[in-house]
Amino acid sequence: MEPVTVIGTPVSPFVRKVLVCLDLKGVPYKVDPIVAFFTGYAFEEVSPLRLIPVLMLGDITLTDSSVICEYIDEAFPGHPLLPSDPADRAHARWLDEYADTRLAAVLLWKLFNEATVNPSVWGQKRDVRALKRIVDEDIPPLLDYLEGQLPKDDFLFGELGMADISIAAQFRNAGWARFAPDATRWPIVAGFVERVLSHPVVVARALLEDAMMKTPIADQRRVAGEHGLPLTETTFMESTTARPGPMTTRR
Ligand SMILES: N[C@@H](CCC(=O)N[C@@H](CS)C(=O)NCC(=O)O)C(=O)O
Repeated sequence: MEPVTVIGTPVSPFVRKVLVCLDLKGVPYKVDPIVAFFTGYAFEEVSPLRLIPVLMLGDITLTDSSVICEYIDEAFPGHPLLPSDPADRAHARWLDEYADTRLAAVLLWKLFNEATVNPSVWGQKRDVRALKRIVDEDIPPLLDYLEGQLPKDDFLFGELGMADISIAAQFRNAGWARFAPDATRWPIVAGFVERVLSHPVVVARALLEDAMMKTPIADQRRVAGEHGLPLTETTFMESTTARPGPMTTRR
């Protein structure tokens, strides 16, 4: 089978979602492990919003992790990424959307950005009071909602699927900002996140992701290769100076 090309660092929750879905399907891939801020104008030709991930296969170029994962589900046989019942499929898409918008707005663009991206990419001082406010005020309503949505045991629709991965992927990034849901207050959310992040296909990615988190931008491609990530021959990374894109929310 011809490998698909995935553009984007495995540290991104949206790239993680795509790579886990490809692994579940057994589809081979090559990765250009870039951070979108360090790309040039050539990247805009494949990603109009200058966002990762991008998936390329033959003359197909797709952006947006949900669009990509639904394509993977329809184009490749094997492990289903969405349930088959129409109502369940719609529900899975809603939870995926909730993760990619609302959870990401707080866990990624507020918490993870404040704790890691703002200091390392944009050279800003970490705002400890802002971090406390995010944890004390912004995150709890999200966890209250998820506590009523997620299953107590097992995954959302039987086998591990796109919606499970989308939700847990955001918590993986929150973990790098030293946040985990309090299991005494939100036992269902805490158990669910732990269950998805302990799935062998997800665990298999963890060492590489942790290594990338500790590596300066200029060395990330080399380190990804050393950790066994199959790399593309060329890269869209053009600079070590960050440049915001049209969707960049914090800088
Ligand atoms: N809804 C998009 C979100 C993708 C996204 O926000 N990716 C981030 C990386 S985690 C990015 O490329 N950010 C660059 C920027 O904000 O300019 C998806 O699901 O693929």
